[in-house]
Amino acid sequence: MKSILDTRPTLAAEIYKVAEVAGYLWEKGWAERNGGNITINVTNEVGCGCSLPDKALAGPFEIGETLPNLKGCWFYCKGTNRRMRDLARDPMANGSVIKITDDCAHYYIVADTVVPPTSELPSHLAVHNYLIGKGSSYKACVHTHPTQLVAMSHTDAFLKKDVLTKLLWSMIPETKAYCPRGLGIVPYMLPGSKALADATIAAIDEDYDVVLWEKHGVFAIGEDVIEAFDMIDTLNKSALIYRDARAMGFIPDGMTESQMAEISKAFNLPK
Ligand code: 2HA
Ligand code: ZN
Repeated sequence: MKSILDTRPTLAAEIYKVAEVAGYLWEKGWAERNGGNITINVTNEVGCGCSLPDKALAGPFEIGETLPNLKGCWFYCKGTNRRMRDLARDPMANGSVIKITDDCAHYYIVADTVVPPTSELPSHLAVHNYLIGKGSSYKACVHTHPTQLVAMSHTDAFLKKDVLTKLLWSMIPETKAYCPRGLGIVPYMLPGSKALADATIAAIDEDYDVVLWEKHGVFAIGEDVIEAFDMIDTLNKSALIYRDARAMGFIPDGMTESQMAEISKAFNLPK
């Protein structure tokens, strides 16, 4: 079958990055069943040249809200109920390319097959809308269920502002260097709800690239899907070090405040 990827190599490159990350999420055990979601803004990769609605496969469908910054934008989205492990093998059969209509309230499924996008589409699109509004160059949103970070969200002590950020940063220098904004916290809310989307945007706006959803998972943004994944992976590595130290029978000391300040200076970090 002819694929939109055949004639658009830069689009194909971004979508294959999503497939690569989907495979990592499955291998790490962070994507049980259809867990997690990925959306990427591929407007730049598509360019113009596809006149719509003539070439749309299906739609228009309602987003559920009006997102004024998304006029004419294109996204690749994991499909609803689709599994990361399947997307890793075949991204165009387990996700779809959509285009937002000029009224900013609907979308068409454009390619390659009619795979309805993730049930979390409104919340992911709300974040993309926010990012564009801020003039951000970030194009990727990743939601996944990293086991150890989710485990750590099951105690109040870790949910106070920046307690986990400092603890995780202090486990290994790389975590502060490569996840320099830390880990925002969003209290438990119904998955897929507008309240959860709004709270996530508020946490991103407070200056976090990765947000922990209490007793559920994380939501990360990045320039691309690899960068978003790497930040989650780095934070979860710190969680594993913490867990292993506790399992060895001691509470880890962590790097000192002055060692962490030294990292911020050496890497010219924002926090
Ligand atoms: O869509 O992980 O939280 C699958 C999810 C929703
Ligand atoms: Zn989830």
